[in-house]
Amino acid sequence: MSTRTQQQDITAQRPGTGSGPGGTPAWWTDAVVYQIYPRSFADSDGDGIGDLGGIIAHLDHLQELGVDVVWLSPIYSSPQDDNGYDISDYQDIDPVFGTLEQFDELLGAVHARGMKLVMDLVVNHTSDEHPWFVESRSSPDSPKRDWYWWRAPRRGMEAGAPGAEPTNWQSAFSGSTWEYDEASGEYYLHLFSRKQPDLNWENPEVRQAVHAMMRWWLDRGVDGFRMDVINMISKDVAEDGHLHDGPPVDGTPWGDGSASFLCGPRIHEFLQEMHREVFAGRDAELITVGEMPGVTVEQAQLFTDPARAEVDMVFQFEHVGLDHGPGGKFDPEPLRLTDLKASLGRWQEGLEEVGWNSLYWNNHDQPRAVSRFGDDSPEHRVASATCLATLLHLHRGTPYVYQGEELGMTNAPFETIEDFRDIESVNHYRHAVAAGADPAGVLRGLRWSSRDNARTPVQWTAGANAGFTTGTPWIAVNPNHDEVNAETARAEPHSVFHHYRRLIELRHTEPVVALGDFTMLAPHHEQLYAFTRRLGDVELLVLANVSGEEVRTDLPEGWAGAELLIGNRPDGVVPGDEGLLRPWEARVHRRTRGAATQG
Ligand code: TEU
Repeated sequence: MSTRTQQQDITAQRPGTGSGPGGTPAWWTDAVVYQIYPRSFADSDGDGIGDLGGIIAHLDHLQELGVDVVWLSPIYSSPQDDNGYDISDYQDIDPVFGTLEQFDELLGAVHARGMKLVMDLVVNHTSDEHPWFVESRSSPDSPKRDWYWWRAPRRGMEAGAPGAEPTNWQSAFSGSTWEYDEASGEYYLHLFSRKQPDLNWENPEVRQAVHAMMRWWLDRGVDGFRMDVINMISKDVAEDGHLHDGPPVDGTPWGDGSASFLCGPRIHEFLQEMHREVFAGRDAELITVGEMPGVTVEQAQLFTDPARAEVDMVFQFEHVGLDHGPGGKFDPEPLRLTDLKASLGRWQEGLEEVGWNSLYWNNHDQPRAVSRFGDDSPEHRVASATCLATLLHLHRGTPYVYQGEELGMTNAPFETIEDFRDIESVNHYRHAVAAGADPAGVLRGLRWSSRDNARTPVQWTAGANAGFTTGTPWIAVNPNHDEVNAETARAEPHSVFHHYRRLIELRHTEPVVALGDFTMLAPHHEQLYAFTRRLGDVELLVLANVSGEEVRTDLPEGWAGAELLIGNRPDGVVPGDEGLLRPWEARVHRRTRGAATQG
């Protein structure tokens, strides 16, 4: 860990770069996180579903890649309505994934390799099969009734009648956010599926129960939490309990209620309280990241300002919404590079002095970046995947690698609706077709944006089922595993895998990658993504051609002949033509400036 020491030496030069003791940068400023979606990672028992045994068996892969932290998507007891984001017991492991004993074994093995383990924390909602909700639902007089959002029908309407839902809010998974409960004549709120009722964070007992559960995991040895839709826990509720309608959403009977639950009035209070109750005294060793759809840079400054003690960083959604058309995520539009640069550049700037960015192209909810922002054809797949990787990992912030991204895994060739598994995709298809949409058109949108693109099994080998399982995989393996797989990638020095490995190593060894300031160049260029990073005397120039056509550019002054630190072309720079960037070429140059020229 000599890199950490190196980093501490330069901290005095840059205040405001982290929350470590005495103003030193926090450890996660030069860390890289790897996300595992356990269901799709590796299956050890042949039931076709990934599990803890599969993760334990593949830790060498992560260690070779060099990541510092492993984040596990939910492995808790769950009816699996939303693949584990519907939890029925926060303090046990779902049998499909393994046991608590196996979890302890995994945690020990991760720690033994010098990595940390982060759990997914899903506390905006539980499963409807969680004992808390079962109790809450049992009667309007239940002591846990108020742990969830129970409401009477809309005033003047008959319970259960069409349009009688308490508000017009539209669920993320289609339809109303309210489910009618015939037994009591009331409705309960679910921002996601009807099997994911929202917890009522206004109730202090709910908050205390969540805090206790979180402490239990920390005491067991986990190193932090990725907090699912954590900016939705505070709802804008009037004193009399009223929740407000949102503006109508075109083409549906439902409205957009997001203004009533994104970053609601008590969100900072709830996160500060959680920090006091759960993290205080031990937060220096931990990492917390809040997933926050719709969060703005200004809000993120508040959430991640170390002085406010809320979360270390947030997942923002701006850059992954830039290719959404008027009809939303299933109505894609081509991405304009200038929009991407404007957005990411603004986040770099906004969190430069206070707070910290997380950096990601992929996760289990997003289509594969190489298919979406790159070019997954055989000709350009490796170059575009490594180009995107270079860009992301050279920004300032903590990079997140989603399983398979390091292999350049692509979107899947889904054909019919039967090929999809995700509740969001399946519900969307059903609702859209029922409302009269052309099924072929709906399928086109799903093929592009479905979360299932990220959830096909990790491609370990060219063999049967890509080495993921000896059984029948729960979702089809991508047929391109004959070419795109870990075994082949590890053997090929210029593979996507080895490029990620080198980028991760660079963050550990070059303090400027972690902590340098960021200056965007050529903001109006539609193919060239270029920026500089600087820390003290050391300066990096990052140049990337985000297109399949050649780009010729003039290097900024003083950069001719500068050292090539890393590039994604096996043959380096075109001799005598440094300004030429071939399709998807990405390079990082480095120079050291004399003290006299420092600005
Ligand atoms: O996702 C929250 C979220 O807002 C979206 O990214 C969501 O996945 C959906 O695509 C909206 O179109 C989180 C989890 O990451 C996701 O897997 C869960 O389904 C969701 O919360 C509910 O827990």
